[in-house]
Amino acid sequence: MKITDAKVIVTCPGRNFVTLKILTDQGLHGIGDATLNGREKAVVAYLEDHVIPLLIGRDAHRVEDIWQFLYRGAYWRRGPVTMSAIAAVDTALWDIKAKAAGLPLYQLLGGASRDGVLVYGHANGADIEETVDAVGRYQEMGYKAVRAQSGVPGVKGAYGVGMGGLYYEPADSALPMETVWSTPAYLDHAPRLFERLRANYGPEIELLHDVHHRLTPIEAARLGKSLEPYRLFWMEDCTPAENQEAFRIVRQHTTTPLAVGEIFNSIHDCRTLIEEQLIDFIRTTVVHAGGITHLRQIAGLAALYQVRTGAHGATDLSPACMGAALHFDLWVPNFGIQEYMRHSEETDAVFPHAYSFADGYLHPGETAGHGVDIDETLAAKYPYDPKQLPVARLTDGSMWNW
Ligand code: CS2
Ligand code: MG
Repeated sequence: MKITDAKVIVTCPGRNFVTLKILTDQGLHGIGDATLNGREKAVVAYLEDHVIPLLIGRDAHRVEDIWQFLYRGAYWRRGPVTMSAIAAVDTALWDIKAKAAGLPLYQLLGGASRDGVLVYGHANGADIEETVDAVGRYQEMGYKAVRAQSGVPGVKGAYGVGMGGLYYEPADSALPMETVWSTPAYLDHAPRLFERLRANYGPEIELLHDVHHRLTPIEAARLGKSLEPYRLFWMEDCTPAENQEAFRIVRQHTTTPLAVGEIFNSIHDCRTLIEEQLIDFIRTTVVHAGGITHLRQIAGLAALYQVRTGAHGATDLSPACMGAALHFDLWVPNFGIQEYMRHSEETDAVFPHAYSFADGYLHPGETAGHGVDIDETLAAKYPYDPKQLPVARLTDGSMWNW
């Protein structure tokens, strides 16, 4: 089955998405997400100028060989732009292979290991009371796990507090919005939020929290310790992970489970974290970590050390990524949880999909392939709208990690 054509589709049904569509001489096509939030056009150029010309005429069934060709053959390995582009090709090819087999993708990976994919939603509010109410709304929708974030008194634009509603979207201005960060205020506030949530909702609901890289290792250790009484499912991105050894300090001090990985793009970004059992959940995604082919390697390494998966699933990962992730999640033996932030109705209409939510679980559906397609006519109605993620500064004006 020969690849005859491939094209990149950029659309903005409320937010920007980049999608690669690969076509074959057998009439089958597949799609893959290539969205890199705030840097979309870099991946578009990488795909159009450097990848698509290499794909034409290749055998679409040779998924592994094409992955190796794009990874080794580029000489310049890794990085979010390269790995998102490779992921898009890989996802589209797995889609095609599963369609050719007439099977949902999870069957090709090894079949279902569970009945459904446990997901967590995003509850956020300007203050603790608003967040408590938001968690209640997720519970009413059937969610068994909820990530909770709240505004911090005296902090302008704390991470995770959006414009409200279900569709929290951080990339909201053409030039980066400047937010202010105060670690002392946050460290004082965060345990109060979880104390309130446990008092309100009891021990059963799974609670998660995203620190979004804001703390130093010893501060992260302190936060983990102070959250122990509230039994979090995980504390996410508690400190930047370029230096994987930094997590030794956090790990020495707390039993709060640790999750990392949404900005990783290679198995080498998490090798020490996994092999030294410094984390409990690896959050790499289909789109930013080289597709199903590479994610499978990362999950295999993690399984050796009882580290479970917890794929990133924010709204800036398109439904094509979500669909592929759900097939992966249904199969992967060491599955932990899947983030599910819910896309807007406009986005759902541009990307018709087979996956569905019921009772706290998502299921990828039984459609052949990964079950997500793109309506190109509708996509064309939403032109690209440049948007960037915010930045953060400390109260004295120093640049910090957003
Ligand atoms: C996040 C995202 O979902 C998460 O856990 O950390 O909100 C993240 O900030 C965005 O995906 C950035 O593009
Ligand atoms: Mg996160």
